Amino acid sequence: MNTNIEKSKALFSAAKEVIPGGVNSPVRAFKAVGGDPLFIKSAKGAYIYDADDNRYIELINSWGPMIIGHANPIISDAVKQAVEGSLSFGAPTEAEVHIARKIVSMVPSIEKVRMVNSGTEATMSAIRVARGYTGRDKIIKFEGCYHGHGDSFLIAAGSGMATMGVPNSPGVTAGTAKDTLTAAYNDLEAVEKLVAQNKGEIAALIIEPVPGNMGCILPKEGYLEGLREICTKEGIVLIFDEVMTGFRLAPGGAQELYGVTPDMTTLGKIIGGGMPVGAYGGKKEIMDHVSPDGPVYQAGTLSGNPIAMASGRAMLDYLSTHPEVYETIGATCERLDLGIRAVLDKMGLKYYSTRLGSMYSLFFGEHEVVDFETAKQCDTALFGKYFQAMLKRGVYFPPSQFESLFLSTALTDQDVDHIVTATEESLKEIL
Ligand code: HOZ
Repeated sequence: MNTNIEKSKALFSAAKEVIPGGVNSPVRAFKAVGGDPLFIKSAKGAYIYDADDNRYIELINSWGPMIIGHANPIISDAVKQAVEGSLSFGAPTEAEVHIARKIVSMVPSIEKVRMVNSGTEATMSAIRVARGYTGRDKIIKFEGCYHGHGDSFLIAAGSGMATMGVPNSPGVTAGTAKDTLTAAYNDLEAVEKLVAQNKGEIAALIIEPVPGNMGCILPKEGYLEGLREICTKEGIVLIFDEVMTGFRLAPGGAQELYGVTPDMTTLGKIIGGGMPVGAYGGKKEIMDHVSPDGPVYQAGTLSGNPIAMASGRAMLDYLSTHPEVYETIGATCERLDLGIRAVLDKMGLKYYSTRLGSMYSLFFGEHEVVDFETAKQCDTALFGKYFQAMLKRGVYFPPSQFESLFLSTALTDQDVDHIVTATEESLKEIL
């Protein structure tokens, strides 16, 4: 049992003195599940180790990037080699051409791509380009979808925003907020209504095709196709935010899996192999509006950073030549889902689980979870207790009901069996 977390506790106290909430990203503070956050010392393969040397099976994987496990030499060796050649140039490199070509070959919607430093930067830039391209101001986003912390997106947002009790962030001006229209996920009619009410004014519709920031939620049949049709008809730029799903659900992301091609795509997480990288891309016609080819300005000293490119390049080279990764990791996720479901069924507990490829969520409650409203109706208090009981048993779930699990190829069947056994023990303890 991992019960001694004294060093983590001490570090958290010290951190709170000098860092807001003691963390550099809100979800990490464990506010949604209670207790003190773990301070992490290292990770290898499927395991992460805290400051007190407790070992946990990793189900977060840095919120997605570590799809082939922590400290995988495929990535680490590429990074070590790149470090020898200096950490930053602020000038173009061969690696950027390689990674751009790779992205264009893997992601169906991308003909040209610009590298940035995070998913947030990618989404902020993408809507600027969509606005510049269409000459329109408004955007549509979906309740519970999270596109990073850019002002325009902090309206009815998921992820950490979903647990803070404030639907919209103070600091976002009324002027910015009025240009963001929101609809419920999986509700095509709501989008049709918004479009009709704002005819000719909507620049872009941005969506996580498979949301992972209100837990993992699956699109209803025909939903993504329906959005595609509306956008084509109304001249709205359809942006798939594939920061989480890109290179995870398939080499070409959710758009490849569902066969729906957006006009633009935003990427992050796996694209950097664990380094801070984001990217946005799309049709040439749209991307040619980006400076210096076009008038829409976007720049960055560290964009295309050589270490980040080396890491991302190694990751994408690996994934594009090892398609079996997706089958293996999907089978592991299925084993996990079926194992947990068998335990819950045996105990007569009401739940709803969602799974696609290596993304997974477990919701405690009676009903189907198809959008933010239904996700919020789940028993988040029970989830918090389950999270804590699992942590003691060496299993590290995301510390919020409103975050998806992300599995890695390093997770073994034995690890999965441990998670299933721990689930049974945990629920017996807390119910
Ligand atoms: N926004 C991330 C999850 N959706 C959390 C990032 C972090 O805390 O590292």
